Amino acid sequence: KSCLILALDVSDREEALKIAEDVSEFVDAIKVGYPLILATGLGIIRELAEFAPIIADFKVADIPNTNRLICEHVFEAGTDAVIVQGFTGRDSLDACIEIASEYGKDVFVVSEMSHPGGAEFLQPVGEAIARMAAEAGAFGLVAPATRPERVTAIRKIIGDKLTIISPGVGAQGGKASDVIAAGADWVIVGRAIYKAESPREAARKIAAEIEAKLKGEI
Ligand code: BMP
Repeated sequence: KSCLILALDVSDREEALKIAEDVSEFVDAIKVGYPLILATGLGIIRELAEFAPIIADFKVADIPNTNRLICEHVFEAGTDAVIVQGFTGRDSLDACIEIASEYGKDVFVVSEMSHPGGAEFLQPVGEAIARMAAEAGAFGLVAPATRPERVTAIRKIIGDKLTIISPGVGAQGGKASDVIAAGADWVIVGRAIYKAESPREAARKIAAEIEAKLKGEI
């Protein structure tokens, strides 16, 4: 276990497959989202699944019925987990969890977001969303590596019940070892890996930094 998830936000199929293969030794999962899926189609999910479990980052945020329909397509496409927004409320989240459990798959809920704007409206409700996600039986939360103190605050609320995955490392300024120390289970890294001269080396370095932190070496 490397505690590292690759955010594969490239738009080219060949490039995506090459990076996935190159870094597969150092990542536990690959997160795919609109940039890659809209550019290449849903079929890329099964191709990438050869290399790692796939988390579909569609930030599902609709009424329960529409969420249900979206999640069915997402899981039919071969993904292992879906990321949904929490601000749409408990019934919308329940709909996603209901479909995920039919497929034996997982739901991650965004509690608050890592960019500066994420502190404007979402941060004040982040803890309430985290609590709701725990009560609803979500598998995990998405919480910001750019604000490790928020990860710690959310971890306090949910205890060990949920898995925290944390984006914002590298290009957005967060540091992998800091957010792991703050209580995240996995860090999500995109540009710092897929835009690196050697994505494989970049992934290896981040995985090594996390391992050193977990072993108490740094
Ligand atoms: P990067 O490491 O290139 O900044 O990419 C981060 C990834 O995580 C992107 O796919 C982005 O959409 C996603 N993400 C984020 O950065 N912050 C959040 O709060 C939630 C996200 O899903």
